[in-house]
Amino acid sequence: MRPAIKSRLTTEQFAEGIFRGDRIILGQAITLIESTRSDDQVLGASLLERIIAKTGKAIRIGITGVPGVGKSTFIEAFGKHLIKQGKKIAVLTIDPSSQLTKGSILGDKTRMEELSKDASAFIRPSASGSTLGGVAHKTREVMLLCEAAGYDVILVETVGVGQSEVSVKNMVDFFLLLMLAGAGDELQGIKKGIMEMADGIAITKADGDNIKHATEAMAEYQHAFHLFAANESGWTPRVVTSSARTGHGIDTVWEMINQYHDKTTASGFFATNRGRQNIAWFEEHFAQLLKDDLAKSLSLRTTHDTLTKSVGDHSLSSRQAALLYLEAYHKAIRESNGNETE
Ligand SMILES: Nc1nc2c(ncn2[C@@H]2O[C@H](COP(=O)(O)OP(=O)(O)OP(=O)(O)O)[C@@H](O)[C@H]2O)c(=O)[nH]1
Ligand SMILES: [Mg+2]
Repeated sequence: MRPAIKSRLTTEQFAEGIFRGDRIILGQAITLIESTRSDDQVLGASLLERIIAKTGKAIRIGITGVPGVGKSTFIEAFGKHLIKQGKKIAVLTIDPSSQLTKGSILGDKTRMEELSKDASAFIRPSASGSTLGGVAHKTREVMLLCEAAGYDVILVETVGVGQSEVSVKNMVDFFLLLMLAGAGDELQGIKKGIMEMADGIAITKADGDNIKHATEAMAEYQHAFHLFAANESGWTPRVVTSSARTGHGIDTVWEMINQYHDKTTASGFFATNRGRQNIAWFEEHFAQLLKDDLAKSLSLRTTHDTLTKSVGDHSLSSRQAALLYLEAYHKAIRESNGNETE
């Protein structure tokens, strides 16, 4: 858990600082949002409410790929390219394992050396948390704070080895998959599902001896995309080659994302997709609040434990247990009128 913020600002002071683009206040606001203390959560919620009208203007890009594919190095090169175009960029990561290993954060500090020193870039490592859902939820709110602070492009990086891609896909406009040429798909742990989520692929490290392989891989993946059913966005994912080392293809990736933005904005998909994402997050927030609320009641916790045990030893069906739990919940609400919650 992070330490409590010493000199506490008011919602208004936080908001003003964020709107001015004050990086220190933005950093403190993120710490506030990530805090698990209940008073911080109340202040955090009021801050989000205060800034919400200033959010949504950025383009949100998710970047994924297996460890070592070159995500951090790509983001350094891509970020610098965007800054040259006059953009302010925020780089966030989703890595539920980072608090265990700390490795990726350390690596990113060195690989994004120039970007981390640039006044137009804001880099924030993954929030800590015990569940992916919790980490993703915080990252999304951090994204909103960055938008309110005037960042035009939000890059959300995640390592492509598990469920975190789905979380990132659900919070971004464009999902970029980085892939290596020459490594078999099995080796890269890439499932068809991940490719189906991608709006674009960049074959990384297309430099030196690797150019030929990268170009071949590009053709293969482009072909694979044509075999997929047309997706709802009306956009056919594109495949490009890129090298963070030589700078090749970095501008093409940005052009591709702009094309996507223009096309889906014109068709209405861009706005529809964001609306859907908001609805999904509303449902998730509510499910979480409900869960937290249930956990506050001692009698419900006891009922939950008893039911769990019975379901575990097959003496009660899962469905019946769920119904009994719901009944206990209704009863607790009737009886307590709020008194029973600790
Ligand atoms: N030749 C070449 N090497 C590259 C390029 N981009 C990255 N690399 C090298 O590939 C290695 C991995 O790059 P990273 O950027 O750390 O990869 P990553 O995907 O962020 O890795 P994790 O954070 O561990 O998931 C490093 O040794 C880089 O120097 C490139 O464009 N060309
Ligand atoms: Mg990395």
